Amino acid sequence: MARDLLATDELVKAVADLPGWSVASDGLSIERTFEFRNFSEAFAFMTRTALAAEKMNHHPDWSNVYKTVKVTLSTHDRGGVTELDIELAKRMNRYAGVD
Ligand code: H2B
Repeated sequence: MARDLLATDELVKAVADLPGWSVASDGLSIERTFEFRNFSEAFAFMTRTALAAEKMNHHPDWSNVYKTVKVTLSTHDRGGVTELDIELAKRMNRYAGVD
């Protein structure tokens, strides 16, 4: 089910299909830094992501400085990465215009 932790091989495979994303050094989350042209584009991306996250009831850990958005995704309830994180990462790539 969506909230089952991914096994290491599943995680490695899933991230290989996610341009720009990598597995954190502890293996418990995935991460990516998005770079936009300006603050307005960064914030538009965050707004779209926030609406999707609310619908999914699955939320990013992130920070924003000017046009840079740093994102870490994990399923807190499970203490690691599940399909929900992979799905949210895919959507974020789509919203950022990278696929
Ligand atoms: N987001 C993330 N990233 N991980 C979670 O485990 C999580 C969440 N749990 N959003 C949800 C909300 C949970 O707290 C509520 C009660 O369903």
